[in-house]
Amino acid sequence: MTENRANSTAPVTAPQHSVEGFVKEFLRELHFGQGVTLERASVNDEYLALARTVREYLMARWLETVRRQRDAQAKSVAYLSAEYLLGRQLDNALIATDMTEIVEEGLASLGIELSTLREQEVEPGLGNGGLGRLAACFVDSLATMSVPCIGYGIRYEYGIFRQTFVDGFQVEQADTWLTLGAPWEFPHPEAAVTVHFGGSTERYTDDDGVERTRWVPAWDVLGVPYNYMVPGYQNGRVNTLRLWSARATKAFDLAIFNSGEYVDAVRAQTFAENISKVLYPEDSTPQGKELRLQQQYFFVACSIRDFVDNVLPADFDLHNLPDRIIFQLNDTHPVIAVPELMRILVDEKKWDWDEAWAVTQKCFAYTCHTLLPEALEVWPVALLGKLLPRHLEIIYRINDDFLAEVAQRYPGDELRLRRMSIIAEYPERSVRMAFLATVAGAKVNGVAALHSQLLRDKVLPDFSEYWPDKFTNVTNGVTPRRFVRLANPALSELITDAIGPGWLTDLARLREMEPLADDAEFREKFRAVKAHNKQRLSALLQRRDGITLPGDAMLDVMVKRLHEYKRQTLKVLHIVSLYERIISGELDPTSIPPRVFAFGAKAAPGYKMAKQTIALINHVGRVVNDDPRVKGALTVVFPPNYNVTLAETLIPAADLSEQISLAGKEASGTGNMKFALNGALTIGTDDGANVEIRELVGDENFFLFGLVEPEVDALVTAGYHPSSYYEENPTLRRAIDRIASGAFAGGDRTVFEPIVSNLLHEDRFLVLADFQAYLDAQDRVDAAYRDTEAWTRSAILNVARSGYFSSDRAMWDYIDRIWHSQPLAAR
Ligand code: CBF
Repeated sequence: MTENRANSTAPVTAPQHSVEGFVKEFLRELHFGQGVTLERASVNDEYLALARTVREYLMARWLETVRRQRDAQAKSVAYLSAEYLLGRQLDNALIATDMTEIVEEGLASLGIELSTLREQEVEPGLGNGGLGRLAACFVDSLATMSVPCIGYGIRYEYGIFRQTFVDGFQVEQADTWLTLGAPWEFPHPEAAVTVHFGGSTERYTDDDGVERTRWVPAWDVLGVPYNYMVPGYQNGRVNTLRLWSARATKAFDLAIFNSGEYVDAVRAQTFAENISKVLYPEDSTPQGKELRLQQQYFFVACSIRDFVDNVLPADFDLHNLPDRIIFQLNDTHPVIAVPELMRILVDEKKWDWDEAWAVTQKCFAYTCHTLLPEALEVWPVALLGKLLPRHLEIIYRINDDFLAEVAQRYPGDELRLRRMSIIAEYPERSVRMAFLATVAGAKVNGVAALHSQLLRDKVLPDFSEYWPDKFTNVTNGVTPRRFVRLANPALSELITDAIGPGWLTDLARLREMEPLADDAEFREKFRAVKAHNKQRLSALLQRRDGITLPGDAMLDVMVKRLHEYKRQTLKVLHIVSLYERIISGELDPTSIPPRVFAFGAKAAPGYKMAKQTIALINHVGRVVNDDPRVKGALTVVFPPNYNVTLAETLIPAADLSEQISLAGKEASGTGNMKFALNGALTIGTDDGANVEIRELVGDENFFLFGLVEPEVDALVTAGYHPSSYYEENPTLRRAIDRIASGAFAGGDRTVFEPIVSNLLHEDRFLVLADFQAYLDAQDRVDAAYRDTEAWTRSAILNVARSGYFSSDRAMWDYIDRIWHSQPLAAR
């Protein structure tokens, strides 16, 4: 950069913060950006022009934030996450800039409705569920707290699939989220980074006579950064999310072009671009595919290179790296970053091994998000060695050094060495990525109190004994900007009227609402908000899916990925049992409050049992909804393609939140927090963050049921026989028999036979063991719901006592316990 350029940094200013200023800018974007006049503009033209106008209001803040972070030389958080489930951007940008009213008025003056343009936005579904959404909440909070952070990830061309139902069965369609334009991204092909793969390693003697190793890769790809703004809430800050897209390198192309093989060259490009083509649509199950490992290495290699070469000053001494960065590993997906940093320091910078290891160990921290052993990633050494031969050697060396230390502390304890080895020998020689992350990370955390305890005691017990201080907990959180302010404007207004402004960035202040739970007038207003949100949901479902919701019913919601451990089957058994008891005359439908059972869930495309369960819910729904004997009492709805956008309307309308995983299986859950914050009462097991929700909102405002984790353990150890529950409980037997009879499949007994057999003979997640306790808890729900005033009181207390679940608080905990970074000073 020349002196002149450096000295002439003209300040970038935002357009005028007024209706006129906005309209002028919007029309300019429409004309010069989209190339259309207002008369001829399509809704998409208008949406794109609006998005670009709004981002202009953020631009000065963004450039200024980047400049100030560079100048301050502050420690940054590099959040490494293979997933970001962002949700729509427009509204979030509008509230961040406090522009909603101006834009509404400005557009109205041109005859355009903001709500129409809002609907035009396709949300970037670059994540599967909780983990990706958590990453999005965290970057939002860090921006709002003025903490320097870069979120690094992958710009998948196709995000999580679009779910449709054909005859009640899930059918996946490609998520073409980029087709109509992507106004929120800033591509920088000129800043592309080269990433190598394959080949072999060789030994050589460097100029100083030192024996060294170098990687001789076989092929490479380019990583093109796409920047996204992450606006802080009304604080003048905008952080950066940098997602990488894969392209073929010139060298790759040219070699093939020169050989005259045009078609091969094009194929080579496709091969390279495949790396960022599609998000793996799995959740809580590892994929173990070569392309997945390519994705993981691709994005972390780009990100480390970017941070070292572009974010840090050119003359930066990497020995001080831990003062400037902490790479937070969001689950095991980015863990290959550890040997990558070692490779850079040892092979490229020519440091001693010990020197490099000392720095590396201070630069990483690892968050584990699971308790399912099968969800902990392992990579076969054959695959890792083929794709990243140098990294495998580095992992072996890390392991050798580590095991030598362990052997010193526990002489002769061969079994312990085998248990703790980063390399597993059975059933296949492979690298245990969670172990690598634990050995390398300065800290390891779980995502809820119970999860962190089980992580220490059950998942990584040898490691927590070895390094007790390395392990900590940070309970998850969710951003109140999106999940209260945007999702629930009516409740937000009520809260602001009650306790004044400021709570959106200091959510603990919701406590000030507690006394209002005893105020009849406030309760009335609170109910009006819920009723309004139900109408809003009803209108949306009608428009979106042609689903009609009955007028006045309890809204009982279970939305989350479809997985056996989350136990959607338990919910289905509850519905079938109610249905069966009503039609057999045992239960008077007018004796229970009318209920709408709402589901939202995507199943991994290869997960047969999960897909069957979706079909079962839909088939039960069809029969129940068509049966006049239960009309008005029971309604089942299952809108397809549950995503962040639908969640924002569904959650605020809910009365009851279903969090019914088997105790000890759900790491945390974050939907549970969103529901409580929006005034739904939880029916839940003692699992994940439910435990903390219950502690905070109070036992009397939470419907607890089911086995606790030690009981689950004891039952499984003693030998669990699900069929005995079937035999001993007539209500359960009748519900299962009804499914088995083909009553929900037009008389065909084979359709849901796998679910029935699985429940009776395996039932890995103890659905039958918890069935009766669940039904009893549902009876308590019915009784509580009948007392409208008491229910509303509990709902208000749920909101008032859930401020702890802000992702801002989670970020402060990460800062205190793990990162030790600082927010940027106000000016
Ligand atoms: O920590 C965020 C969430 O991550 C998961 O979704 C995951 O993918 N491992 C867990 O299943 C959730 O419990 C957790 O809340």
